[in-house]
Parts: sequence; C-alpha cells; structure tokens
Amino acid sequence: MNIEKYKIDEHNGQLAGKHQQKLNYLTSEFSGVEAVIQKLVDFQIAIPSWALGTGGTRFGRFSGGGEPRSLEEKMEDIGLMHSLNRSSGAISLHIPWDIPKDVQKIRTLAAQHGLKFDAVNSNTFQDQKDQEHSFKFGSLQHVNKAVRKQAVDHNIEVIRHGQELGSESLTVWLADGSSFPGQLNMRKAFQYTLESLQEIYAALPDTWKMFVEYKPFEPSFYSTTIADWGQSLMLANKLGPKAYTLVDLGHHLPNTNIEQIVALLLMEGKLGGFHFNDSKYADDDLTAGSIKPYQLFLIFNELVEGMDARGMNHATGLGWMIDASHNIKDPLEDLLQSVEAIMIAYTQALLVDRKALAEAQQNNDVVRAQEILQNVFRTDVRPLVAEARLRAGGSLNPLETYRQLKVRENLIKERGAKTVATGL
Ligand SMILES: [Mn+2]
Repeated sequence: MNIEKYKIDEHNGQLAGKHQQKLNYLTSEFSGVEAVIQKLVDFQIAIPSWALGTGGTRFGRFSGGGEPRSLEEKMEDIGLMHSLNRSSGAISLHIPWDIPKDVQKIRTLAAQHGLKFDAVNSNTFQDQKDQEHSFKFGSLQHVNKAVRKQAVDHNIEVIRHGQELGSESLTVWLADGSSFPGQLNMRKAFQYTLESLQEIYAALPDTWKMFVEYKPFEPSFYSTTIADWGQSLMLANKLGPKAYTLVDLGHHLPNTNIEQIVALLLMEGKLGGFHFNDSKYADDDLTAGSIKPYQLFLIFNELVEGMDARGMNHATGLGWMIDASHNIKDPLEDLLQSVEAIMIAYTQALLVDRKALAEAQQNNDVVRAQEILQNVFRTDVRPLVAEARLRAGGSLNPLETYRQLKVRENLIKERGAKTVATGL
C-alpha cells in the first residue's frame, strides 16, 4: 500500500485552522520556536524490524491481521509510518530474522521509502535451526570455546550484512547469565564475554560503533552477565573508542534514576544510543511515554543538556531507536504513538529555560528549579511537533490519518488476516 501525498494534504487542510491557532499561542509563549521546529524536523527515530508484528508474552501471542510477511513488507510498513510522521526514517534490522536475500533490491526499496539502515542487531539468545552448538548456557560467556566462537562469528556475520546495507553500528544484547546460584563463575563469565567482544570489536569497521546493551534480569533469573550500566561501561571502556553503552529504558529495576545514568554516560562520552519503551514492572516493552511520560521528559532534559555541553548534533550524535513489543495493539498505531511521545519529550526538553535553571541550581532554589521543568512538562507542545511534521511533508495528526485512510484494513486485504511476522 502507498499513501498518496494529496490525501495527507487533504487531511491537513481540514485541521489547518485549529492547528495554526495553537501554534500561534506557543510561538508567543516561548522564544526560539523556529530553531526548535528545525531540530524536530531533523530528528529521526529508528524502528526495529521486529516491532511490526504483534508482540507476545511467554504465555501466548495474539497476532493481528495484515502483519508483514517479509523484510520487504516490514520496510513497507515503516515507509507508511514515515510518510505520515516524517520522523521514522530508519530501520534497525535483526539478524537472522531479516537477512536480505537481494541486497541491491533492499537498498533500492529503502531509498524509495526514504529509510536509512540504523544499528544491526545480533541474536544469540535463541538457537537457530541448523546451528551446531546450543546457546542454552550462554553465548559470548560460554564455558566452551567452540560455542563462544560460534557466537563471535555470528556477530561478525551481522556486521557484514550491515555493511552491505550501509548500517554503521552493531548492537549486542546478550541473554547470557545464570538462573541458579552456583551455576556460573561470574568472574570467568565476564572475562569470556570481554574476550569475545574484543574479537567482534576487532572486526568492526573504523566508521562503526558497537553498542553494548545491558539488562538486569530475564531470561536469566539469578544473574545477567551484562546486568547494568556499570558492567556495560566497564566493557565499553576496555574495548575502546568505538564501543559505547546503550540504554534501553525497560532494562532497569523499578524506580532506577535513568536520567542520572544518561547524564553521567554522556559526560564520559560513552553513551551510544537509546532503546525507547515504557514499563510499569520490568521489561514490559510498552509504548514509550504510556506509563511514565515525566521520566521520559527528564531523560530528554539530561540528553539535551549533556549533548549541548559536548557540542553534539542531537539528530546524529546518538542512536535513537524504539525497542518495544506491545502485545495487544495494532503495531503501527503503537509505533506512531511511541514516536509522538518521544518527539513531545524532546520538544519539552528543548524548551527548558537552561539559563534560568542553571541560576536556580546555583542559588539552591529548589522550588524554582522544579517550576521551570514542570512549566514545560505541563505545556501542550504537540502543535510544535505537528508543525515539524507538516513542514517535512507529513500529517498534522498521523494516527487520525492512519485510521481515516484505513491503512490496516488495506494491509489485511493485501496480506491476509492471518499472517505472522518474524520477531518477538
Ligand atoms: Mn533493547
């Protein structure tokens, strides 16, 4: 399915009057709105190839209709999203679920949809059909060198696929750990993991980054070998300048102060990228901003402050990606909501009066500092996000346009009511 531009324009036409009114109000309330809008136009969030199908839990999965059956159809889905919000111009591939059969064709298709290839992701958390050794007891940490080598080789193969497509980063997330006390020598597991990562790092092209992701628990229930940002940072520091820590919002124990982690990693020049999602209990993989929008804003507040302090380009300085697997929504509607929530939090962070905040901090004026942050958080900045979309050729209200144009119904007609996408 293709969304014709005139249909988006038609829809925008209906909303234009009201939109302009709200935009005028914000322009009068805040200074520097034009610069903010330009930053929003430039900001792109990568969509992972596994998020286009309905997610599941370990108890079951309820597939929706019209799910993409191939990499081509996943790209079509992201292309549809991107034509509506103009902020989803990148795809993050998961290998081996999405190995391109015809690289040239996939590159051409990406160009047609206006998509770039973001980080490629390796998978050593499950066994593939014809795999020689099992990853049941870990991959890069495994006690058996042959298993470690198989995992290293897989990661190097993932880099190769990424290179063919023009990707420039590898994300390594490991399920490695142990489920019972005594199962693992933790020191040796960490050491093996480091050595394996060093071999992968040695195969990393000069222009590439390696993102080391961490997670406190699950699937391992007793220990995870890269469990937190300290362990990830330790590895990234030992690996070298191309290695960074990746922060996945869902990979923290409840109430962890993620914004503080982000601030310090940025300060050390070791924050590589983000996986956005939201959660109430653990790694729930919910829509970004659906549970804790204030936390998302506070994270962006540190990101903007920290990136500006280092003179970094917001759009290209870090890897921005969604990593969610909502299990009861239309995946495309969910992703549109996530991108919107991220853009709102980013906009609010851009509008924070930095000078006033620094003054309040210097004077220990706690009340004023809180007021400065909450003033922007409680401002409805959606018209600015909408204006950025409008200028980039997208829809003033992507979700509404999506429903009006009956995108899902059309995809079901094209692909069938019972299709299952590869992924989580
Ligand atoms: Mn993740």
